[in-house]
Amino acid sequence: MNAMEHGRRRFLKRGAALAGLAVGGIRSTSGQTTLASITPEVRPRDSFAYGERSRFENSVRTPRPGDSGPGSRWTPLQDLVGIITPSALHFITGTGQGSALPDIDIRQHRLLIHGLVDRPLMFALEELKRLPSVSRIHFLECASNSYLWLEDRKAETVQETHGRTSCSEWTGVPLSVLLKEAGVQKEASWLVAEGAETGKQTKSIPLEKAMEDVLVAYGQNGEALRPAQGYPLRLVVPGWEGINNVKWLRRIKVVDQPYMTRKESAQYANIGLDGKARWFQFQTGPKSVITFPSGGQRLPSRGFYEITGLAWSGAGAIRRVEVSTDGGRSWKDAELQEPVLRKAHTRFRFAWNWDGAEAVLQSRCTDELGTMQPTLAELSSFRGVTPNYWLSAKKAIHRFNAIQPWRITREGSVHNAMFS
Ligand SMILES: Nc1nc2c(c(=O)[nH]1)N[C@H]1C(S)=C(S)[C@@H](COP(=O)(O)O)O[C@H]1N2
Ligand SMILES: [Mo]
Repeated sequence: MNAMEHGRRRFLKRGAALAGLAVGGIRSTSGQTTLASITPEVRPRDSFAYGERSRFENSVRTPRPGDSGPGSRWTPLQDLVGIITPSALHFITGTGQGSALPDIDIRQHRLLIHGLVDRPLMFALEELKRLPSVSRIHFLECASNSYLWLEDRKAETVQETHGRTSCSEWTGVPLSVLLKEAGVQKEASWLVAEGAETGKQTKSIPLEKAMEDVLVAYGQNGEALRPAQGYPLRLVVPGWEGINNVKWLRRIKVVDQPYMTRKESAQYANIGLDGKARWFQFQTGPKSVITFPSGGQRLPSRGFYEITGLAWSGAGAIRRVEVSTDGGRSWKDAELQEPVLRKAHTRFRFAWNWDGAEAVLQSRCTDELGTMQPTLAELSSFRGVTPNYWLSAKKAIHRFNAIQPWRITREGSVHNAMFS
């Protein structure tokens, strides 16, 4: 038993200590004293109090063309190194076009766990932070990551095509700990998580997944979550589509069936080859992309380059990444950079000598289940569409994980070669 498990077991044995947090009339009992220590008005006084990057660094999240709100911002994957996405560059979705981010006062915010449980629980943030916590590195990807078209043009950069995946170290309390404490009743099989924004986003999640590895997270990359990422609390549902990771989390209701909420039913069903909708396929397929060189970049001269990129899979760890520099005729193993973590971005590298001729670069990955990232043709036949179908859809495509080719011209400019 490792230290973490040991700590959790001790905590569970001392169940009586937490019983003070159980709420009969849905009332937080221990809140007053601990919350007095929170002073949100304190602001950094100078630029050394909370650090800023060099003025020569200018990598930014870009919005989807035509959307200036905070609800659609893409991670500049082409500029990142390693596997962690800086919190300030984590992609953002949600809240609807143009609307502001929720500005949640942690003195007021509570998380309620209720429904089919023996003891409904309510937590202030300080109370949650007293419980045994874990930190885990996981990617978070929107199911509709992969724009092929933007308004009236082809997506060109890797930020445009793949910028809605990011990877953070998340810290929080395993949801299983909270659910065990609340005492899940026999007939329970799902839960519905609710966010605190105006639209009150909700998402149904199977109880089995909740008990496996879901976190109620308050930390991101060593500090509090950013407001755009759900401050002060969010669900982290490792390896599952972004929509499950409910931000500004305020309520978890344990239920006996999925609630077909508007968003999950209208936008997140998959139409299969037989024409039937499949509602609850949640796991992200194996996916990889070369981030350098990638669309919009330019190679200044022939010679040595280190091709690099990211690979990830909702099923677990990435086992292998292969790179082709000849348009898919031959493939060679790329080097995987440690750490290679389950349900996390994995960085790969591949040494390459560019001879100055036109070249098409692409990567493909295989995960721990042996599933390989599909070609565009394979994905199309699996989904029962012709490759041209993707071209005609002028919006984000759900669950698109085809191999991404980049073409290098003789002048060294790099272009999206998905459909050419
Ligand atoms: N409360 C709330 N949570 C939400 C959403 C939302 O609109 N409201 N969007 C979901 C979707 S579709 C995605 S892809 C992820 C994105 O998380 P991020 O904005 O931290 O990148 O949040 C999910 N959680
Ligand atoms: Mo999403």
